[in-house]
Amino acid sequence: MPEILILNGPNLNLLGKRQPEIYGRETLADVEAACAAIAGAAGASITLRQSNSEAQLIDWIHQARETAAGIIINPAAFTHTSVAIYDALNAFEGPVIEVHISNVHKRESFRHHSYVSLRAEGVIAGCGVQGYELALARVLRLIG
Ligand code: CA2
Repeated sequence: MPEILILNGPNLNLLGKRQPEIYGRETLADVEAACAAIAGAAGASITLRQSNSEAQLIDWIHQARETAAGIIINPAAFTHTSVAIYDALNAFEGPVIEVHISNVHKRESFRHHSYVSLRAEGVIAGCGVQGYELALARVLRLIG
């Protein structure tokens, strides 16, 4: 059964608990439940992780080389700063889809550039937490 890794960067542990006007009221646990149901129906599984540590995210990407068929990643603020996460994703061979809950292009200009987009097969922004479900549908299609 193929596994898809869903990675979340710094502060996303607060999802659904703060700033609902930007990020909505659903939590990462809600995202995990919705994505697990979609993956299960397609004969796949998901693992959802969140860390505030760049090093931890990189270690999980390295582990995914052995365990995951695809990666969905919301790198949060590391999107705009991390060459290290970009390098780690380049060492992963499966499809990568980048997700942003908010429409980063409607926000401050420093959010308009993404290192991860240089690696990702696709980018979804501004669809709220539904973006994770859309990304999962895309990864499932790409891994066949
Ligand atoms: O829109 C997104 O998903 C972002 O990746 C979220 C990041 C931001 O730095 C990116 O530019 C766009 C911030 C994540 C913070 O998450 C929170 C969630 C709820 C309450 C407070 C922060």
